[in-house]
Amino acid sequence: MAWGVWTFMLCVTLWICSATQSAKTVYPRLRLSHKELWELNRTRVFQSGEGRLQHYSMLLDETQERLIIGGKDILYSLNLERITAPHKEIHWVSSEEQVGDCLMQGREKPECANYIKLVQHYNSTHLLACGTGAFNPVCAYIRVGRGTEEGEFRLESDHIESGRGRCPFHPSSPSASTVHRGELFVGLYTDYWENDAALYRLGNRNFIRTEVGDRQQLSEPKFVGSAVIPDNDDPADDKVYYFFTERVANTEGGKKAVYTRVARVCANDQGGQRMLVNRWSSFLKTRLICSVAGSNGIDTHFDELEDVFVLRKKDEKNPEIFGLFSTTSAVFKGYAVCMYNMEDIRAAFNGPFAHRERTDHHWKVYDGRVPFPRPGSCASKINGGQFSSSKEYPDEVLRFVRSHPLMFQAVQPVHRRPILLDTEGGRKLTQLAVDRVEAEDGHYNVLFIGTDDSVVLKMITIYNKEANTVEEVLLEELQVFKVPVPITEILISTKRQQLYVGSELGVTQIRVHQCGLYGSACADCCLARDPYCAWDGLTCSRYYPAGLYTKRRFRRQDIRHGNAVQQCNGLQLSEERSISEKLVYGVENNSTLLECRPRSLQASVTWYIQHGVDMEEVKGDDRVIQSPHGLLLLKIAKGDAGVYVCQSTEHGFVQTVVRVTLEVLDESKVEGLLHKGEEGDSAHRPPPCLFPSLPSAPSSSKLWYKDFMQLIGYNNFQRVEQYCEKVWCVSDRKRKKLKGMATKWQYTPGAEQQGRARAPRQTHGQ
Ligand SMILES: *[C@@H]1O[C@H](CO)[C@@H](O)[C@H](O)[C@H]1NC(C)=O
Ligand SMILES: *[C@@H]1O[C@H](CO)[C@@H](O)[C@H](O)[C@H]1NC(C)=O
Ligand SMILES: *[C@@H]1O[C@H](CO)[C@@H](O)[C@H](O)[C@H]1NC(C)=O
Ligand SMILES: CC(=O)N[C@H]1CO[C@H](CO)[C@@H](O)[C@@H]1O
Repeated sequence: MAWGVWTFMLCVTLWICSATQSAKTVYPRLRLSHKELWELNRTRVFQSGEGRLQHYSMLLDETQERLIIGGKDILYSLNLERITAPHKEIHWVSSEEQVGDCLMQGREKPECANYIKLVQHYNSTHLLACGTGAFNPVCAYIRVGRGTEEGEFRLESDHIESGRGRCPFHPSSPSASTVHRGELFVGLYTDYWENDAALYRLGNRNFIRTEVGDRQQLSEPKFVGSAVIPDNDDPADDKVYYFFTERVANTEGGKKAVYTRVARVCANDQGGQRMLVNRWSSFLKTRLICSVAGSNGIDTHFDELEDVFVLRKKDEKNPEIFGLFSTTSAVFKGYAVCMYNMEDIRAAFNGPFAHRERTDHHWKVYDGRVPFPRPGSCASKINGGQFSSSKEYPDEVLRFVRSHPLMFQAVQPVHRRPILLDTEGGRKLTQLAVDRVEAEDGHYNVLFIGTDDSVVLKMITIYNKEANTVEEVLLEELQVFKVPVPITEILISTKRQQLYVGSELGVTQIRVHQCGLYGSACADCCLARDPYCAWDGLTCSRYYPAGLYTKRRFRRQDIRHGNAVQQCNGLQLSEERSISEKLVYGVENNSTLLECRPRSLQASVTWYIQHGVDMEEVKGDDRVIQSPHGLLLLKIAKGDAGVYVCQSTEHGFVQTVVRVTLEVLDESKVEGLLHKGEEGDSAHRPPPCLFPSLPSAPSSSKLWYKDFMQLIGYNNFQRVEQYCEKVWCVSDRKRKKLKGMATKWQYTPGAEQQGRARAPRQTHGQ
């Protein structure tokens, strides 16, 4: 709810209204609690032992159909299809001696364990795993076999290697790694005191790293992600990209600012021969911008990278890069997602170098001569095939790259603005995963965003070129853990249409769509605007791109506009929808709630009262209040009785959600009964069937089930039961009891006049 309010406040404080996002959905279309997800059979939760998943690593292995998790002293191999199925585990603990040393160094007991921070595919038979080893990093290979059927999962324990330069010492130290052709590329702090930040390559060849203590290359980095991305078809040009934040000194002096960086190196870098020995000869970096333009010319920057997702496409050379950012501004807390094209990233690296005379000077374009081969380029055909290795590069090139690691141009996001903006200020956004989904009217990037309170938001964003605005469509809000906990990982298996979401409580598996939940009518499905779903002529089901299924003729989907009127014209508009009918009793001079909750939280609701064939809109006043749960009637009068119709409107599409008949009961009768209820003899009380706890109803105003039966006469028994079920929360167990009572019930003539009914009391409670 506060989303809109906060956008407004942000506007006021920062004057950025003119250029901010346009449409904004305050509510998700569907909000599902953990319990609901569970009941819908959409989720499974893998719970590890106590404290096993405090700091961990996760690896998706789609070919062998498993999810590898590195935890504290343990590695799990879970079944991708059902993560709750029997799993395999490897216990990998630090020796007593190591733990002893760790404690001697003054570390806390929980830190002195082997936290598996890195798990990577190594070759066709082995994974590489590295752990903190109680502040003495270790690496080992894990035999996983080739086929899925083998299901091997074994630590090669006689080949434990030192993990220095591959795994940090500290369990919570940030690191980012990737394996390419049997070599590990990793960004991490390599030492016990976390002074030496480096980008490392370790493998079959000589090791290569960034210069020790060179703050031009890395300045207090926080590593977030890395990926190998080919430049062209020549593998010699493959580059490794790192995404991280840095703290950089402001030219104006004062506090250091945080910037997000993308850096890259050649995968085949051999370092120099005489200088830059075992150092990158291709390291370059630049700034990633994610900002909102303000009407006063001052941009609001989101500079703190929280997570990065590389969305691979068929064209391996051009994945889309998504960054989740937060602001470090003191004015407000906000989040943004920006998307980057490789084209723009490459353009920045191929553009001018940045240069400054002294550290207290401003950065300028380097306008001197740039040596050949261009600093930062790989030893490949691109340089005319003159160099077979960076070791052959002229000293001049190495000197230049050493002194000019920064590019002048920053990388701007696609559309030069965020695709998503969250200035709500409430929850923190922690993780991001993206799926590219083909729909009837184009491709959509479905974003899955994890929060610090167990929620995964499923969204799409639609860019309107003419208006230069972005519409954010919040499709689903899924509470994936039972209690609020920060989400620390989201992996997506497109093949399986599953998300694997991690927190310190465990790992949850959740299907990325459940089209049936939107409703079975064409309109419900179209209004949902979920690119995974389409109306197939019968129901809302998984959308498959053209060519796969023959039922296409009936298929309806409109992600861009959600225009149900156009899509579903003449199709199942009202005829097949069974409108829910309800009966509600109200007591005169008291309040009652006519419930109406459209499936979609984005729909607006209008109430009508029916007069014969005419419908008159209910005008709210101080007695009749529209609430998110329905129509609240305070101080009901006899004249309020009637048929109320609740209609929802969404994207111009109107439908009736529920029709409620309100009957008004005489207050004096109810009053008399109330006092009787207070007299006690609680042992003989029938099951409580209480008034819903409305803010206006005093908690003492409890009416017992049997008393109500009296009010409306015994022959009306079915209706009372209905009422109790619908309006008062009667559990399944109680409902069974009530059913039992109904069958034992005997009509006692005269009981109505007596104002007492002993019968139900006696048949129940024994
Ligand atoms: C729950 O979903 C799984 C597939 O994810 C299916 O195999 C299973 O039969 C479902 N169970 C129920 C009770 O619907
Ligand atoms: C994979 O790497 C491990 C560890 O170095 C090695 O023992 C194994 O033979 C390798 N497998 C293949 C197929 O190269
Ligand atoms: C309802 O309350 C009003 C005063 O607020 C009173 O005058 C009226 O008699 C009450 N109605 C009944 C049926 O008790
Ligand atoms: C039957 C019932 O709930 N009656 C309540 C109506 O409201 C008054 C106060 O507004 C209560 O005192 C009654 O118990």
